[in-house]
Amino acid sequence: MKVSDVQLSEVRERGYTLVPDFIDQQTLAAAQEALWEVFPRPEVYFADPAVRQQFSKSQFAGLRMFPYPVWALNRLAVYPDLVDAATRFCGTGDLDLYKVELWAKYAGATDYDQAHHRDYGNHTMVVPKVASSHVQMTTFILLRDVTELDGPTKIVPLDRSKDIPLARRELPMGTLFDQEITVTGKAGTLLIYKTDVLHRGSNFLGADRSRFVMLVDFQPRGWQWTGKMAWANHALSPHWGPTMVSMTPQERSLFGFPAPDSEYWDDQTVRDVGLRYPGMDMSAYEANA
Ligand SMILES: O=C(O)CCC(=O)C(=O)O
Repeated sequence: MKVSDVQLSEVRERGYTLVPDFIDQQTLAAAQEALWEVFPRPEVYFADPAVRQQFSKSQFAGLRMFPYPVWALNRLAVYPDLVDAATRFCGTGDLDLYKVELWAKYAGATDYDQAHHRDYGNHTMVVPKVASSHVQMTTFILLRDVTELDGPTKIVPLDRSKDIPLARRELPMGTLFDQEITVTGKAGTLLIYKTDVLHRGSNFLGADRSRFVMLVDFQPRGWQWTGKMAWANHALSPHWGPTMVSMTPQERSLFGFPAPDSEYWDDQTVRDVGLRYPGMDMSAYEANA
């Protein structure tokens, strides 16, 4: 589903928006099934103490970086309506898809309660520039239903935190708990928020519950003091090649892969990149070599 202009205005003004039914049913169902290639199904997790151990080390132990073994998951990062929203929100088609993570949480694995924080701490070396259109768009795609019981994200609308200076990256635990909104929704819901918005992860309120989300973040390409990961550093992952081969040239370029009109392409690079990525259709690059 296309994110509306009203919803994007909400992100600018209130700091976040929720888009129910964002992912179409077929894509969602395939991604949900593919989750079990990466994470234990909840019933397996809760039945086996040995499986449980790996998720108890910290609240971040259930984070898995892109790319994944299944296209049904990888394709969510470049879901056309998501790229469209980022293009409109960031005000440019020259986008940098600067982070993709899958995150599984299981009730009781660890303490998931967080203090309110602003994500810019590890998305930029400096602080968000209020008067700039170079805005980072951060998102959570809910891959299973998230209720009040399922460790939902809690978020503080911008108008309720306007007296807290931007430089305060984290607040003492509990400070604005009475001002926060709980982000619940059906599977397929998209949460869009900005890196200056106070929010936090929270604990499960029921036993045998779990939460599965994908985090996908975009920014205009170009500011070297913002970002999160160097994709070239992930290019030796066994899943990187098949993922790049499955993408269109435009989708690849979101990761920094040279666009068809880049001066990088000549006869040699078209030939050798084609050898590095067997099965990749090189015709768009060839045309400009
Ligand atoms: O998992 C969540 O709902 C939020 C987590 C979060 O904000 C963080 O770890 O920075």
